[in-house]
Amino acid sequence: MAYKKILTIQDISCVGQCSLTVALPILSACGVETCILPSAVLSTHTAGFSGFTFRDLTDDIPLIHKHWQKEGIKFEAIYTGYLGSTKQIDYVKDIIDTMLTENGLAIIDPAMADNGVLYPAFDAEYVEAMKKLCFSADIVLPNITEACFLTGMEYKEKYDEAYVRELLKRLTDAGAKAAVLTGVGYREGKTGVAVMERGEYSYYEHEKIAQGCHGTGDVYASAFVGALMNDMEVMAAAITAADYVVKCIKNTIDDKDHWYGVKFETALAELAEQLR
Ligand code: PXL
Repeated sequence: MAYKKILTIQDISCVGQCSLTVALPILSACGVETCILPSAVLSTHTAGFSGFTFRDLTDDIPLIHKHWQKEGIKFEAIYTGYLGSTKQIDYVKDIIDTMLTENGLAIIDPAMADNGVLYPAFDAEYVEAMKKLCFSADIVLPNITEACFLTGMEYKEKYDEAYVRELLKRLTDAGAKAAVLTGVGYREGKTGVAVMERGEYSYYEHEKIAQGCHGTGDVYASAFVGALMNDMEVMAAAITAADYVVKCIKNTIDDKDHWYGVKFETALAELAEQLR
């Protein structure tokens, strides 16, 4: 694979195995030069810890952007995750519009909701702004909850393939070139990933190990981008990332104290080996 330089924009949760502390090691292990733009700095993530600190870096973003433009920096992909504010989404859109190489890819993980509800920091205005980002992306990577917020469809715990196809269709009809929907399970004990690209639906099913492991969305998106940057097709990258997340969860579930994230480091060498 040709050496690639990409940018990832998401928060630093100092403790909690999510966002940048997951994306940077995974993408580096995949052989990708990974530049970062931290959207905020938190003492921990917001799902399960209380009293966390939050330093919003929104005002730094246009200054950093301007400096990079002066330096003539370009990225072969821009991958965004958890962002700190609605205003930040507009800044991120500007960065995507100006800093990608020709044929560079914008990959958006909306990272705003799970299990039918928005994360505590977000509201309807944030969802509206996120729609604009997702619907101009090359690839959007929502879970079912996020896809429902983005498309206005009702959130369902139990659903069939027609429901998933409709979610994917609405995401791509609205402008996303490809949609990769995670956490899609049609049978007891199974989950998987459903993909819509150029109007074509594909599905990969794998075992469902544990309910609601925190941080798996970020691990998934990072491994997906890493695989994609190794010249994999969207579906192949989606499968590679799914298999990696399963290994990470398996390596974590027996440790009851490790509720806040997954031990993604334990399977990282295998992922790198697989991509080599
Ligand atoms: O994993 C997504 C995520 C990232 N960053 C922060 C979060 C969350 C999910 O709750 O709180 C700060």
